Amino acid sequence: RFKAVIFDLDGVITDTAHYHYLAWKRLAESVGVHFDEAFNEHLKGVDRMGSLDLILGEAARNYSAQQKLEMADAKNRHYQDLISTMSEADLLPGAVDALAAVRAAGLRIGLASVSKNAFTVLEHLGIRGRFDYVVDAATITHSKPHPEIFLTAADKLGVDPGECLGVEDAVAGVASIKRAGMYALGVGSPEVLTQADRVIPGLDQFRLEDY
Ligand code: B16
Ligand code: MG
Repeated sequence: RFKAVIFDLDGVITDTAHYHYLAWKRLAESVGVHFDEAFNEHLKGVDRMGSLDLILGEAARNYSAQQKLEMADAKNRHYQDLISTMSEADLLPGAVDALAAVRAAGLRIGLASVSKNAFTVLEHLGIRGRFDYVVDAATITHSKPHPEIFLTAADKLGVDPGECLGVEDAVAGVASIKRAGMYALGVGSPEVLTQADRVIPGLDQFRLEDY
């Protein structure tokens, strides 16, 4: 019943969330703001400047727009250092098999990541060619949970949102899929991803015929 599957990248296909965490932690410490793994959960699927505002919280008003851009740039340079050694070994279990299963079923495949580093990560993982369309995050105005990124992917793939299955690990990402009018497959825990239509622990449990 689906004509396309649209995947999130970070946390679904590979675990870059940890690299984002390390890079944000160093930035937060440099400005004396507390930051831990639990807070990092709230940043999943949130774009770079949005993440910085969440981390700074009340302290945000102490910085000019220019200073905040410099902080985001510093975080991004550190993040790019961390991902520079990524390889096919960083693919999460079941990711390639899931992509192959969707392809074998004759469905279109999209990628909806708000990360401006998504193309780089796909190249390192060696899976760029497996996607029919990869949304360029630089063209997206609204971060998840806004539906824009998933609606853009469906439009470019030439399918109706109602014919799409979206795959996400983040609360904001599942909300984005639902607001786009798609079926949401959550990757993670059902207690966290309460809005998802179905939740699996990882792509190694992906069974297209079950949804
Ligand atoms: P960048 P996704 C998101 O990617 C991450 O989950 C989020 O933590 C990050 O801040 C965001 O990308 C922006 O990344 O700084 O590389 O542009 O989950 O939508 O694949
Ligand atoms: Mg994600």
